[in-house]
Amino acid sequence: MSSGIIKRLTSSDATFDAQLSALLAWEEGTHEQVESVVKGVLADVRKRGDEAVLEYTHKFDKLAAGSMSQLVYGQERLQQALANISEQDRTALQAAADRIASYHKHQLQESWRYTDEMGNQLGQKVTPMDRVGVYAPGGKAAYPSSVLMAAVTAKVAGVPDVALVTPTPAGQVNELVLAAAAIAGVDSMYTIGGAQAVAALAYGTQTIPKVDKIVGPGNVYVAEAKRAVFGTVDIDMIAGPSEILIISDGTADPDWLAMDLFSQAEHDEDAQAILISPDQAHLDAVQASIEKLLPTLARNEIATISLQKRGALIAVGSLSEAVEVSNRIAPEHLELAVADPEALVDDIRHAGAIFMGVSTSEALGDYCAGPNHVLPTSGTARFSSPLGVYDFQKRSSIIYCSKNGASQLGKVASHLARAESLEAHARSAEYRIID
Ligand code: HSO
Ligand code: ZN
Repeated sequence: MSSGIIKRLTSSDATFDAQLSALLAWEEGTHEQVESVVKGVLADVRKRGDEAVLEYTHKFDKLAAGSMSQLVYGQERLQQALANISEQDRTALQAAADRIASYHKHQLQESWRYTDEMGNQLGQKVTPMDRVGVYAPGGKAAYPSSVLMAAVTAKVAGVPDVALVTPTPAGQVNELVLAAAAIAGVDSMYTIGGAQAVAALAYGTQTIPKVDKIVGPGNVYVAEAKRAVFGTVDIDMIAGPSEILIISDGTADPDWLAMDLFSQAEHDEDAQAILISPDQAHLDAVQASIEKLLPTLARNEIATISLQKRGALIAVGSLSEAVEVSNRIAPEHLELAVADPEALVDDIRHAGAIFMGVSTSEALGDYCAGPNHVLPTSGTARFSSPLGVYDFQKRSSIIYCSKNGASQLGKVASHLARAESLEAHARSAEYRIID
């Protein structure tokens, strides 16, 4: 078949490795310029607080507010949005929130203790963070579902104070985002965005208390600002463009798979959608479905650019080779569109979320299956995990020494302390030796 909208690759090609690397390469571009703008904004907000936030909100979001109080949305405003959206929207948001909460309750970590043979007690105490900030993009990419994913999870973790920031470009407010915030139990909301919002959360201003962690995706300025404030506060991750990888054995309807690829491609021009199959005729059929269905999408321009730039249909020799290629890619979303997904899943080593079988489209996971849709992108699933309850909890070690335990451990500690030439350590331990 002619190579149309989407590239065709074959794993037996001598140049396949190079072609795959080129396909996966991802550069944020304009890095230096973004870095210097963000640096300036962070320093300014740190110094001048609210006043700087107001100025940048005017400049970048075209929103002229006379005072910060205009950018603070109280509980009443959130509840009003919840009451005013349609019944169907409210029911769907609530259903998604309930399922996200149920799933994440399984992630709650318990504190634990054990007693050793000397009578010492050792353990770990799990504590939620005091205050976290959720960043939700505004404008076209304002996703109420992302507000639920972050805020519901933080609440399940036990975070008492969840702040939401979201820009409202030119004053354009997304009522569903507000309603999602109400359902999730967001405690405070500010209509600010960009690096200035990240700075306000990280350093605090006269109006906005400082948070301990900032989560949620944003544009390159937000990503850069998060990178820069990491250490002052914790962050979840630096999100790249979203990706889907489908491994297909040919059992699913090609139209379904084309639409699954589009569901990622329509997010943005840099999103990546790849399908791998050992069945050439099936790859031809998926390509035909892509060409047939793409023009029917409202966002077909974005999806087309994404598929042309970063999409691919890859022919492999077998399903196990498909798994190998998938492990190299370490995709954010992996659909196992095969008759027997259980036969493959054990060999999948790196993926943000694994969608098992042909009924399980990524879209279901994006909204309401329960697991988080904030996932590691750009191959970072090799070393990181979906956003979860554990992102909002931390652990303290608990150490209790009995008199006997302190005496016995004192001998070990004093020996090691003297070997490190740390006299006070040694004597502190020796005081507690009783025999
Ligand atoms: N697929 C996106 C999440 C999303 N989809 C939000 C729809 N709304 C990144 O995982
Ligand atoms: Zn999505």
